[in-house]
Amino acid sequence: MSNTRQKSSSKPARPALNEDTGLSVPSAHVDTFAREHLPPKESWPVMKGYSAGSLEYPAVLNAAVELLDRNVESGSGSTACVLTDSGVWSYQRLLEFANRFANLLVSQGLVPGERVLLRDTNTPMLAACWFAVLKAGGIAVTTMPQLRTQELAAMALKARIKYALCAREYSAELSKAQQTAPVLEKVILYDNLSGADVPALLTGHSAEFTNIATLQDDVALIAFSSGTTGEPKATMHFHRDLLAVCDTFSKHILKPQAQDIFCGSPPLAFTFGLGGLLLFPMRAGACTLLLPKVSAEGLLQAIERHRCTICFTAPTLYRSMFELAPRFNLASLKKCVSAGERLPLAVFEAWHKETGLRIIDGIGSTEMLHIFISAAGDDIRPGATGKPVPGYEARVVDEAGRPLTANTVGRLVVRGPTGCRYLQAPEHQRKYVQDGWNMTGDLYRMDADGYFWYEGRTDDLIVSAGYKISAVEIEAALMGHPNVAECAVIGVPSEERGEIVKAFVVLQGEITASDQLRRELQDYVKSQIAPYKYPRAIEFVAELPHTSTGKLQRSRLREQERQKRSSSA
Ligand code: 3UK
Repeated sequence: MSNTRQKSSSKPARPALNEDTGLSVPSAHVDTFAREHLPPKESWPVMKGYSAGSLEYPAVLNAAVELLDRNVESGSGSTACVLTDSGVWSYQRLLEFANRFANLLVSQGLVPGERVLLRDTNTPMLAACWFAVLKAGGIAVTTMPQLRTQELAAMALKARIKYALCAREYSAELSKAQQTAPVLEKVILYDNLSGADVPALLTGHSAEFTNIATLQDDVALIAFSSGTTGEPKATMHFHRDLLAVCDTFSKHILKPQAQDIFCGSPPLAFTFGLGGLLLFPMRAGACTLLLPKVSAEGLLQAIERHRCTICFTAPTLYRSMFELAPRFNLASLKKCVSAGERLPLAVFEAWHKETGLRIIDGIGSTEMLHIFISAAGDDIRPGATGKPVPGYEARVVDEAGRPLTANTVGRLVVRGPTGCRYLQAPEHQRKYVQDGWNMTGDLYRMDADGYFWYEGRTDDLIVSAGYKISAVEIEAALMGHPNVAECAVIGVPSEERGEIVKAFVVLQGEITASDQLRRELQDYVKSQIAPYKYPRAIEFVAELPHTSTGKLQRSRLREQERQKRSSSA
């Protein structure tokens, strides 16, 4: 294990004890913001591995070291680690870049425990930056390149982020965010290069780095999850959590080998993508194809060209891929994972018919870090999500938390080695964690054989093409347009995307509805928040349903839509 690097810093190191192991090893974090803003221990979920073999990790643990340095130490330095359409990065090259970035961050003043915002599409440079942050004892906050100024500023403020590493092409929105979030002092821009050279930004920084000896329960990552309230919630995960997801879902369900070549679409900013396209391949000493932009055709081409063996994506993409699949040679493909939203039985069957492969469905969440219910191979029951992944326990319960009998629909709750810890959000924490169980917000039923079947959400969250979209956030964005007097947003079923965002809009007095105005409102939302959130459907209405106390009734709009569908069916 690497040594703790002694850093001189004006801030005094405040050692914190390792609460879970009880060992009196001091935390490596000099900046204690994350540790101090963990929820109080009594509001954490129960965290332990249920029947998954050993999930015990040493007290001193740096996930980056385990996933990256270990592979080089054990002789895999020259093995391919990251593939792109323009070249191959070996484990050694990724390590050297990560070390240079880590030295760069330290030279800019980063101390262990500080947060670093990352902004890029899936590229080897982003992977190197992510490892650099963890190696330097920092906390990685990876963000999606589609996010706009106000979303980035909200994150920087919430997680008190001073540093950013950003691909130059995505810098405009981030620079603007610095104005609303002055806490974001140091934005470092890098170029994604295609050649084999080391960019000028990094040449002055050594390819060797003395890793910070973080504790297994030092925060390694902050991931934002969109809730139903419109305000982003930040979940915190420890170094050990990053390994625990590899040693549960990946080890027991996916079972990758060093020869595997992973590929897929989810961004590394989404923990589905982080696990599937970075942590799992590297824990197995395998190789991952990172594609900056992914379409159905692009992914199929990539699978054929790079002979990928494992694919991670959301149901929407499997749906568009199976129609194009006959034009490609997909013989290399061995395993396909789907998550983010319900996998329709029709998509499962069509993919099976086309490729001979049974898609491994799995439900995961940002709060739980990765997948906790799933099944693979012969264990798959088509249409069901699966059974609790070894290490996790799941139940379907009633409002009072009592387990329900087989085939009764209720709330899905789960516990295991990973779980929900919101940053500075005691209200949300109390709602999400009850009696030590994580309340996922999903409606499920369990059949007599213990398989879990998805039945919908318990709240207003819209799930579209795997993206989670808050109705309140879209309403707030629309209200910013001068012609909008009032609005309400719901999700309506869509064959293609699971659900789409639909907005009901009441216009200001003199304004008349038109297709042109509809497009204008859509473009307006896209300019304010991440474009994928825009309302694909807009209906102009004279008024909206309210309760007697003036509360907007989205449920009545949903009901109206249901009736419209059934009368037109
Ligand atoms: C829904 C599913 C039915 C469900 C995620 C894998 O999606 C992920 O995280 P999010 O925080 O959303 C969580 C919510 O998404 N969902 C996810 N998977 C399924 N619904 N079937 C599924 N297979 O409502 C859940 O509560 O965005 C998925 C790994 C990591 C993740 N973060």
